[in-house]
Amino acid sequence: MKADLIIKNAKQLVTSQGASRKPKIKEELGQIEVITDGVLAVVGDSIVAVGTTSEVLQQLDITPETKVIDATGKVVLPGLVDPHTHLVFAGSRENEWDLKLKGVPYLDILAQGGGILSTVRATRAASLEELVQTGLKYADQMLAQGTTTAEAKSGYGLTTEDEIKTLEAIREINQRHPLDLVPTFLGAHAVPLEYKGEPEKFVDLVIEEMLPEVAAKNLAEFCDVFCEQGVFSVEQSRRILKAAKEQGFKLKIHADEIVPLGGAELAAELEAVSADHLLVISDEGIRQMAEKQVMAVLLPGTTFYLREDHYAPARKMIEQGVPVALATDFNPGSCPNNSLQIIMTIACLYLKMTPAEVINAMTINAAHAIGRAKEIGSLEPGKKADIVVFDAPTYQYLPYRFGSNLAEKIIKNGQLVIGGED
Ligand code: IZC
Ligand code: ZN
Repeated sequence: MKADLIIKNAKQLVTSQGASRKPKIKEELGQIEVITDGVLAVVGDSIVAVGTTSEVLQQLDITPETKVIDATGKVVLPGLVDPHTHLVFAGSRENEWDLKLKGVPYLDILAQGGGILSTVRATRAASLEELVQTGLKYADQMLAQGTTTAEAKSGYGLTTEDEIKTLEAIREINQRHPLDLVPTFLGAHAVPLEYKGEPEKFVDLVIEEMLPEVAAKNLAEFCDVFCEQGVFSVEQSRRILKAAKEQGFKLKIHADEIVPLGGAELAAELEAVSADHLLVISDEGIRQMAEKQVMAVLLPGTTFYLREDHYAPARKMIEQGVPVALATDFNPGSCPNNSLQIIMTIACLYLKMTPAEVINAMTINAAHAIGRAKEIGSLEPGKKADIVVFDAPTYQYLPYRFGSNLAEKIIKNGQLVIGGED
């Protein structure tokens, strides 16, 4: 068999295979498929063979054009998938650290017109090209740390024009950058100041003007709502998400992060693809998400950064059969981190997930959370060749060694896009 690219002698080739139809749940989440002394072959943008170097290498036709990567002593993983980011925004919010460090809560800063609303002011003032440029810079950082596909939300425009501008920036970044982006419309991220005291009117605007325009321009696959006390109620979230579903969007929801409102139950009722955060999810919410197989996208980097006193009940969700994925939540306020490698450590230490569970939750299960599990998320013949070679002897080393970027070579769509110098 002819190959364009071969990775050979991998100390551990972690395939995350066998779950392209349904996410891994319960004990399966902790099962990871590791080939020792692994080899992987790529033709064009697809994986064509995976196995042990001794068995598979002899079946491969290596020509002078074949790119051969020797992964002796290294771990090879599917490209990481980040299923929850607020990638496109202008400015930053380090000026809020004084308040934050004095203990002023996140929702109080927002209620005072700061927080998300401060990023909204900066994003409205930015041009499309400025948003593209900052987004490309963040995309570079993510790719360099091993993320090859990410979801990206709008939500800092909050006018029809500025939400469209943001979604166009996401489309543009997706076209210009190797990182693949899956776009989500989050027009209901906050009630903008011009609608203060009239949230229902803003909800009408989202439903009657923004959603149809985003749908007509085909700018988003998912619709999301920030369902939270003082932001959007369960009833308002239901109205928006129902309308979005009728217009063909798949659904996500920021649910039960700070105040337990019942966002998880709403996600189950509407058969959302995912409910995200879930620090204060109820037992009934867990039961209903497991029953409907709504993915829980957990964002422990945010819990860490907000200094919340407890994390999402990951162990309980896993035991009860909720499919779990992990993401960064990269955004300028509650989690200005876009490295999934750091999330690996936080997820092990504070969600008490094992390294194997964490890797499945950032590869195949994360691909399910954005509707891409047929194409990405595991190393199997037929899947897209999105691969990371880590400078690590075992996969457990990844969460253990936090703070350094261990991603050494990144292959995206069959192309060696980072680490090809030698
Ligand atoms: O900019 O604070 N939680 N949305 C919901 C965010 C955090 C992003 C932000
Ligand atoms: Zn978020």
